[in-house]
Amino acid sequence: MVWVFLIVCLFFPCPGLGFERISKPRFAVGDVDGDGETEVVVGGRVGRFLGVDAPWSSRRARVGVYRRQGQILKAVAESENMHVVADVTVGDVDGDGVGEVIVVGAGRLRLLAMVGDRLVVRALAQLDGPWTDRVVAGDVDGDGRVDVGVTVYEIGPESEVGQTWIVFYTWEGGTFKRRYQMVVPMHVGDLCLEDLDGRRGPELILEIGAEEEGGEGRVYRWIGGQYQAFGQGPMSDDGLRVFSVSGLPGPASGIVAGTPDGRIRLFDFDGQGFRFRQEVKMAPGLGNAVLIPGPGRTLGVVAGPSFEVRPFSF
Ligand SMILES: [Ca+2]
Ligand SMILES: [Ca+2]
Ligand SMILES: [Ca+2]
Repeated sequence: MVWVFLIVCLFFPCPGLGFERISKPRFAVGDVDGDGETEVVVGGRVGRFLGVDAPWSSRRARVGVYRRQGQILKAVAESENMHVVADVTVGDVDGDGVGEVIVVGAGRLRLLAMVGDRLVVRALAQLDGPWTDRVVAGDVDGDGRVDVGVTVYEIGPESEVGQTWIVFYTWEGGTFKRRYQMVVPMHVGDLCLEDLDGRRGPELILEIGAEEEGGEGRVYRWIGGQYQAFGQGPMSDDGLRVFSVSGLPGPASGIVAGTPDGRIRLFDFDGQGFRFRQEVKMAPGLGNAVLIPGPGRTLGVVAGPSFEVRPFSF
């Protein structure tokens, strides 16, 4: 597969006055201010690293909104301190045509919206457990309303193996209403919603594993009011975990998988398993990435911790 790096640009975002640097970032893209342009949303820790024993109330985390200016990112808005931000996504949850920012961490689901240079919390929901690692947004059941899915990981008292609940909510009457839930008898590293077959509605794609071993992708289709698994295959070499799974932005269809060794891979889905399309190599630790749409068949990869922007064509 021939592909070309158009520009390689290492960029260390200068957060600007009042904006704090975000560490261990998770990324999302979407139009969160309604101007028709895509913003990059970044969530993660701010301030110094605290050990695993530090209480959540002593931790600090924020979400920032960044705008592309050529090949650099400029911080334009940030949230208040939210203690723990495990993941972020963007979706037009209330259906007004402008995307909201959805955040999970420490057993909480938050809905944020932009007001000037502030990201303001509009709603907060308590989830069923403290291990809420991932969030995804999309219209899973095709009723025209965006649904929000969260993962809640748990290990039973008599069990050594954990399981993950994926719980979907719909925004209704100013709150999140629980709509559907499913259990996966594994740890889910990340998940995304992407239309892989051109039929109505997106498929749900999970990365599953246990501790260090995994890298297995599983595809679910919404049939008869529930998700049914219909395809599975490896997304990485040697069973390496994939903690970053997303769909290709825009009308193109495909899966983007990032591993901690800095390999970001694009796959097609052939109806049964994943077909490798191409790879973008980043540095180790930069596998946690998001693709941002560019002109034509150009995409930018933004990856942490330095928010490198690396345009490429596919
Ligand atoms: Ca925008
Ligand atoms: Ca909205
Ligand atoms: Ca829906």
